[in-house]
Parts: sequence; C-alpha cells; structure tokens
Amino acid sequence: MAEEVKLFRTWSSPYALRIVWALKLKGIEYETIFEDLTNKSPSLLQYNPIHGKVPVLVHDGKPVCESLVILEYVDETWKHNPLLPQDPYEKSMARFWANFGDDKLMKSIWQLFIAHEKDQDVAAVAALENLKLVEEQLKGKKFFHGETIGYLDLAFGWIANIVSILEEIMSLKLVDGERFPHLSSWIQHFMDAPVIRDCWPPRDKMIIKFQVMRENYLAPATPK
Ligand SMILES: N[C@@H](CCC(=O)N[C@@H](CS)C(=O)NCC(=O)O)C(=O)O
Repeated sequence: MAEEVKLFRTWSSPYALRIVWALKLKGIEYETIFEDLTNKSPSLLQYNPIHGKVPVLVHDGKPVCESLVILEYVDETWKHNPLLPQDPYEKSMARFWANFGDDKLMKSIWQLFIAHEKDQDVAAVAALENLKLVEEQLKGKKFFHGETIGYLDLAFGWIANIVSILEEIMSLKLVDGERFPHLSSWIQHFMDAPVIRDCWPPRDKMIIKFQVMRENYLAPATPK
C-alpha cells in the first residue's frame, strides 16, 4: 500500500518551508493542507494539541510536530539524499547550530525588527553578533555541510528570504557582502538552487504581512 504523507502548513511559515524543501529534496509525494492560523482546523489541533502550530507532518496517520524534529524524521525515514551528517559529532554540531538559529539568532533579528528607534542600535549589535557566529560556520564552504544542501541549510533557510524582507521594511542592511562575505555567498548559492527557489512564498505578500506585524508591535497601546 502506498504511504500517506500530509503536511499541514501556511503559505508563509518559514518553519514549514523547511519541510517542503526536505520532502522535495527527497522526492517524496505528499498532500498539502493549508491552515488559517486565525481559525485552526480541528485536524491541526488534534495532531498538534500541545502547540497548535504548523508545520505538522502526518505519515500514515502518525503526526510529527516541530520543524527541526520533522526534518530529522524525514531524513531517517527516507534515507536517500541524506540531510544530516553521518558522523555523530558533526550531527550533534548541526543540531546545536540549528537550535542556536531558532533560539538566539531568529529572536535577536526579530527584536531588532520590532524595536523602537531609540532601542534599534542595541538590538542591531545583538543581531549582528549572532550573524557573525553563523558567518564563521560558513568559512570555506559552499553550503553548511559542504557541496550540497543539507539539514543546516534548510534550518537557516529563512535567513536567505526573511532577512532581506525585514531589511527592506526597516530600510537597513544587515547582511552585506563586506561584513558577511561567506553568508552572502551562501544566500546566493541557496537562492539559486531550483529546489529552493521554486518554493519561496510571494515576496510582495510577505512584505505586506511583515509590515502589518511590525506596525502592530510598534503601535502605542490604546488607553482602556
Ligand atoms: N518551533 C516551531 C515553531 C512553529 C511556529 O511558530 N509556527 C507558527 C507559524 S510560522 C504557528 O503555527 N503559529 C501559530 C500559533 O502560534 O498559534 C517549529 O519549529 O515548528
């Protein structure tokens, strides 16, 4: 019997995009279920009762939640075109940096994006320091694990897309070729790969979405 693979996602989620790319790189057929996060479907809440978030991958009726966990599940289930390094130390380092990306880097860039003007310089220093750490991981490499796209490229994929969207909205350049030569060249290689390029959400829609989010964060609280 053919396997049943379903992906619950939204059109814009950078976390879900990791799984779209992984399934594409592995050549796995799947069904997409687009969620409206303002009105989550009963299925999403059933499959991810703890967080109620996308992405959720459902494989033959079994749900897997959290994008980095799903990436590992995909890699271990369909072993061709491996995403994670095979060496245990390399693998643990890949997990470490992926967690750093979500826990520290993404948060610091978001803090900068929603900072009021007076707090922007301090927020920028934190974001740039974190970006510098990623830059160092890319020295002498085309992709994070060498010559082909792998787990960490997918985990950091949002940098290639969302950072430039936030930069455009803030009218501020964070990742430039002079300050971040390795990261800039990685972004170019990553964006140029057809498997990646073909899946980007529409940029104009993303700009509007993030603009609205920023305005909502920066709007003064209305008195009660
Ligand atoms: N750590 C989660 C984060 C997923 C996440 O934050 N997804 C957002 C969409 S980008 C979501 O579903 N938000 C709905 C909510 O917070 O209720 C992962 O890696 O999968």
